Amino acid sequence: MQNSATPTHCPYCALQCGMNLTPAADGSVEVTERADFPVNRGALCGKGRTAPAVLSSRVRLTSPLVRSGDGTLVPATWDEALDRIAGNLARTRQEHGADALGVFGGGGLTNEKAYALGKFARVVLGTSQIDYNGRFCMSSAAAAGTKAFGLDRGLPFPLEDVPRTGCVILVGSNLAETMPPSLRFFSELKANGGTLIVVDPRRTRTAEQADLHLAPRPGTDLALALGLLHLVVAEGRVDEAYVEERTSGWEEARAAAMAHWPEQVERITGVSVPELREAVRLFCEPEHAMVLTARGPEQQAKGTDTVGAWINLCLATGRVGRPLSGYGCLTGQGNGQGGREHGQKADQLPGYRKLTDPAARRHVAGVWGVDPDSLPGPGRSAYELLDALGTDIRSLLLMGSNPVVSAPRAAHVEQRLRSLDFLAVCDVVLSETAALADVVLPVTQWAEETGTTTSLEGRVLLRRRAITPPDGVRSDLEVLHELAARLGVEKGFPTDAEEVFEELRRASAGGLADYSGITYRRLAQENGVFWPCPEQETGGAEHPGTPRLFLDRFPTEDGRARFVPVSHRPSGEEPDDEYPVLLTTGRVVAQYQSGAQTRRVDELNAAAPGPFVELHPRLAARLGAAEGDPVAVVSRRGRAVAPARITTGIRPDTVFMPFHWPGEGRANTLTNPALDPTSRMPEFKVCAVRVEAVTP
Ligand SMILES: Nc1nc2c(c(=O)[nH]1)N[C@H]1C(S)=C(S)[C@@H](COP(=O)(O)OP(=O)(O)OC[C@H]3O[C@@H](n4cnc5c(=O)[nH]c(N)nc54)[C@H](O)[C@@H]3O)O[C@H]1N2
Ligand SMILES: Nc1nc2c(c(=O)[nH]1)N[C@H]1C(S)=C(S)[C@@H](COP(=O)(O)OP(=O)(O)OC[C@H]3O[C@@H](n4cnc5c(=O)[nH]c(N)nc54)[C@H](O)[C@@H]3O)O[C@H]1N2
Ligand code: SF4
Ligand SMILES: [Mo]
Repeated sequence: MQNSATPTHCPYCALQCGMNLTPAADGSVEVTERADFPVNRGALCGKGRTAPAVLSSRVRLTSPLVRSGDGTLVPATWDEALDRIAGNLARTRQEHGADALGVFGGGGLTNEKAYALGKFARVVLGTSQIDYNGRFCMSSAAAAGTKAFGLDRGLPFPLEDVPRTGCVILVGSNLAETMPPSLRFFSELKANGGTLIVVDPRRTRTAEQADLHLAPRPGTDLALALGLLHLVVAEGRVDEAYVEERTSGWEEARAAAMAHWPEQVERITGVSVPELREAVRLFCEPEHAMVLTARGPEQQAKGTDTVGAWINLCLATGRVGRPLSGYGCLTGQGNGQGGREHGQKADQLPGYRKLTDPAARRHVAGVWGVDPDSLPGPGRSAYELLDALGTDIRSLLLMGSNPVVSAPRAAHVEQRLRSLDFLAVCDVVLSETAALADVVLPVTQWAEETGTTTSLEGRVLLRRRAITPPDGVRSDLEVLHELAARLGVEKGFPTDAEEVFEELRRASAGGLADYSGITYRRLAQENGVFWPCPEQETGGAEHPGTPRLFLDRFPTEDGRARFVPVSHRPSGEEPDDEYPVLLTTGRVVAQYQSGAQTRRVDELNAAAPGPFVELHPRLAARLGAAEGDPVAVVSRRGRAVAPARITTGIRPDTVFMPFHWPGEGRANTLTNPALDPTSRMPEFKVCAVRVEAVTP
């Protein structure tokens, strides 16, 4: 198609770095610097730089596959594959009812796809059983933000504000590996005289940059935040005027914090009282300060309360809704923000509306041209949905996730997937989950299609088609269109992304995440538009978008932010004699998520070839394990084996495993699906294990 450079964005994480793509004569695609995008100013990590490798038909699917009589997956025509999916979904619905149909989406899908998938589930299938992998990502921060501020947008300010604040506490974020180009903002902060505090049980590459590194036991951030708030009160550092003017609920939150004595917090967290005092001093002395959380404190069975405790600390010190200050969550997936706003979540309608709100149902049903009463109610959360496969849920359509690798208690989830009557997967590669499917549909990817994503800053961005897709693949939107038609819904599922976006604009109008003033035309001209961006009356100037939130008021009933009283509680599993060590999990820079895409890139595999168990020399010595020796990690859910990586940069009571690989070293064989009561987030970041030497 085109052979000039097309400006677009990376397919992977929520930073959504800008890049230019140029197709070369030999069919390959070159990534070049796109310096005009302010978030990365041309810088890319290795994953972004090598992303075109996954466009190659050497590693991807280019034909639909169907399960044949002998149990193998064999190529089929699109008509055969689509007919088979539609036929099975219709049969399941007839035999077991609409709620026996499940839909599972992903935070990597564009806004248009996420919107169309949610609409497809509710309008075409009539099922309530839809959720997505974002539940495993930032759902605890979303729940806490909604409780406190009445609105959840990951960052309520652009990253450009970071260098100009006075202090940032980064809680459980390893952004030096997970969003490398963003490290620049934190280096600039330090160069400007600001300080960086990192809270992580490991001395990560990010923690190495910190002025102060606090290394709590996994699962104790809630106590840590309460201990800091206790000291803020005890040292007279509360911003009384702000609390009085802009918040409610302080007395209860204060009382809860006062019950958490610093010495007691030291015992729970392992962070010393002098370190706690130093953190409070660094955070409170400057005029401006921020707290940013990521998956460390969020992926816990008390993640919502934990984030709530960090928000309370920000509110008590007058840090939210003021320039250069605030609380933010570093959302993870490419469209982790937009993916949670437009209806693929179990309880949600487009525009960040609630499925249980009658006015929201009326509005969206109006846009969809259906009876509001025909819309199902809220369904199960992601893990609960996966756990119900093969029992209540008989057939599943999955788009944009690889739960065989990424779901907690993965061996059980794999067995649930196998027990389905019917599984259909849309993917670009034959992921471990796609390999279990009855029908696999090969779809187009980022560089081959147009669509929008919303970055961790709440900035809506245009990803542009830069190359022609290979023969044999179709887009997710075409898949939904074809399936809808086969299931009797001829209209309402356009295959053109802009057409879908035009409908999304109307559906989101008046909602919290209002996109109605955003158009493809604007996105092509501007470097993204921050929501909310309502459409202005005709003739008026265009709404500029909202880079900074809460400056005047909070979108709560009384306009005030709400303190939420929270208390520390133990993790779902605490160590005992049988399982005396804590396991935590996370990421390495060269692999992305379940690895379905990045494990197909030679350069990335060379940098990060496989799983490992990071452990302290003292623990290694007890096992008699040397660097590189295989060690077994055993939890109540199963056993995983991977080479030892010995480092003093981890607490002696904790081991760490990255979760990017399937097979023997799969970290999620071990993880605990204990769920947060509000966000339904599984406890990826802490479970009890035993570590054993493996005799060859
Ligand atoms: N290279 C790479 N980059 C990615 C991704 C990827 O897979 N690979 N995925 C993207 C996505 S979807 C996401 S969600 C983000 C995630 O980005 P991050 O949240 O930065 O990633 P994680 O490695 O999961 O966790 C961060 C840190 O939490 C620490 N941690 C573990 N337990 C605890 C605890 O109890 N308390 C605290 N305070 N910290 C703890 C871990 O040691 C780890 O260093 O990254 C995005 N970027
Ligand atoms: N132990 C442990 N487990 C974790 C975490 C952890 O920290 N520890 N983190 C959790 C988090 S934060 C996340 S976000 C999840 C992510 O885990 P997954 O949901 O498994 O995410 P991905 O590996 O990105 O899977 C995306 C899939 O969609 C495919 N795909 C890419 N683009 C498209 C597209 O446009 N259309 C379609 N149909 N498919 C596409 C990819 O090839 C891939 O197979 O993992 C969670 N699991
Ligand atoms: S940091 Fe994220 S968005 Fe930027 S190049 Fe790397 S993976 Fe892509
Ligand atoms: Mo994530």
